Amino acid sequence: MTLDLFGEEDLQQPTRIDRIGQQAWVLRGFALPWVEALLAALDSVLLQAPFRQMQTPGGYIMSARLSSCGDLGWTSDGLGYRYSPIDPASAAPWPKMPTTFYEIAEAAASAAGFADFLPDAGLINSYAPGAKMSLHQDKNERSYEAPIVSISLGLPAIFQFGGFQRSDPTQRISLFHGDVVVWGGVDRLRFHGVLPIKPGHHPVLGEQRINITLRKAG
Ligand code: MD3
Ligand code: FE
Repeated sequence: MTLDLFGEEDLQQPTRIDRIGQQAWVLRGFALPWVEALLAALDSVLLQAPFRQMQTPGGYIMSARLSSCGDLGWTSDGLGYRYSPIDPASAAPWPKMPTTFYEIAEAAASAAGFADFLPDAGLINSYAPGAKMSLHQDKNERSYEAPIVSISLGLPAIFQFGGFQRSDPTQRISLFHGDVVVWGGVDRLRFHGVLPIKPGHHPVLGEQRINITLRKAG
């Protein structure tokens, strides 16, 4: 007879945790056990809300393409950007947040000490080689109390983790397929960005990096 000594939570592989700030952590490979389910869910979200290019407030075209799911999604136009319950491309609500997204968000936030994280916005960024995201702060969310959970998939990225002013020095942190970053509290408003993605081929995602950020925006 075999005893079932391990509950479901024990199936999670041990994760290497890198602390990058007082309340900011990289959970290495944390999303890997969910990756198949995650990619299937992502496909169905992107069928309803395909990636599109957006403008920065300065009027530039962002090199990363974006989509969203959940109650609130990210939209931009010449006038600025904001969260909206409607996808302007389809004039319909954003696709529902897949349960896998909730599961990873809750598990990762709790591993980093943020209990009961329930996101209402899932932003999805797609980077082709050469695409980047300039240093910025995430400050359009209604409350800064909740953490943000970010899932990296596909090609690796060099993530820039800065201070509270754009000119502050930045740490460079490599992010790989399956890595999850959780940040909140005192680190919530740090400047951050992504350096241009190096050309390469990822066995699962090809010539692409996808980043999903799960947030409490409303
Ligand atoms: C912020 N995305 O969508 S998330 C964004 O990889 C965004 O696509 C990037 O910035 C991406 O707004 C980065 C990862 C991240 C990690 C740690 C942080 C963002 C952070 C710590 C403080 C502030
Ligand atoms: Fe950001």
